[in-house]
Amino acid sequence: MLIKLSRASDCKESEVTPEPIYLSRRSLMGVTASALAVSALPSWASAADPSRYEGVEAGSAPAWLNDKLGQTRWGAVTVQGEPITPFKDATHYNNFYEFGTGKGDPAANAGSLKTEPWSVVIDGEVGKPGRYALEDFMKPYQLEERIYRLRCVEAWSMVIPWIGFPISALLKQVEPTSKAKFIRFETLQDPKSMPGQRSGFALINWPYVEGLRLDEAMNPLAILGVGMYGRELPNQNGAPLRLVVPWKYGFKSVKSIVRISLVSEQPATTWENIAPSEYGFYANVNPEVDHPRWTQARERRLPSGLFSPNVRETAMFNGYGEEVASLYTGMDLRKNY
Ligand SMILES: Nc1nc2c(c(=O)[nH]1)N[C@H]1C(S)=C(S)[C@@H](COP(=O)(O)O)O[C@H]1N2
Ligand SMILES: [Mo]
Repeated sequence: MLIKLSRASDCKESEVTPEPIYLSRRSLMGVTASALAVSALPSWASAADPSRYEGVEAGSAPAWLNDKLGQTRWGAVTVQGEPITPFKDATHYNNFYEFGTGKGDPAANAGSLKTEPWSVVIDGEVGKPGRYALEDFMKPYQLEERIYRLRCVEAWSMVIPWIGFPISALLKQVEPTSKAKFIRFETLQDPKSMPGQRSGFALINWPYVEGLRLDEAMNPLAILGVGMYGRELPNQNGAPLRLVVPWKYGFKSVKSIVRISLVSEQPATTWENIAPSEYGFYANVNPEVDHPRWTQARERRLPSGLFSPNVRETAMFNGYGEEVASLYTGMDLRKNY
């Protein structure tokens, strides 16, 4: 996969041989707990920026996934001059309504999600439809670390080091037909493990669905995430497979994906269905188009507290305009919000 170099999301290949978190943990069996905590830092990361992976908890991924993560191309895309959000914030301040609507609910409740075994269905307008075990689904792709800003429509933001692969690589494999114009993603529906889906008050018509225009999905920045902070995805962040589209509001980045469909019509998506005047299909980060109930000109960068709210200006396309603005040439972004 060729990624175009550009200033806004500076590309930097790491020369350092990576030693991800799970490896250090594995080789430390029998060593004291405090030594373990220190060594949970991947050594390559501490060489580059010691603060980067501080406080990261080691995961418990299956061996095949750890092996795959170990082959990641580290630091493929980075954010310059903005610190990475602490692991604790990225994993304890979440939106994942399947596990509750409170920011702490996903961390508290997502332990019930069973991510192994996991399978993904590819269907619709493709030459090669099928149902794949996640391991086989991921096998063809080189994983890359992508450090991206994440901007929620609720006006908070983070900087997260994802691990994933470009959707364009997947599309090459499954061969969309000439009728394919959009790509639709569906989250797991399983009320037994997802308490939010059992709630009588849920405003979402499950399963959670999101979608992209095909050319948006082909953009090199659009990835399917399988890990973060040098390890597998924690359940609350959308394990074992989620979308990451950094120039769009966070709600586009659908979690725990079980089905990917190539379709000819623009799919009906979850938040657009709930409140079409507030949440559009495109949902591109745009400081000039306010949400009907609040401004989108600014954002709170986490960690953010009462006495240090850490407010910053929101950038057009979340700072990824150089890469994505051409997708929207000639479109009125006030109408297509
Ligand atoms: N299935 C599903 N995916 C989802 C959501 C959700 O409620 N359900 N919330 C979205 C929203 S609003 C945001 S901001 C991001 C948050 O991702 P994070 O918790 O990993 O930061 O996930 C998105 N993906
Ligand atoms: Mo969000």
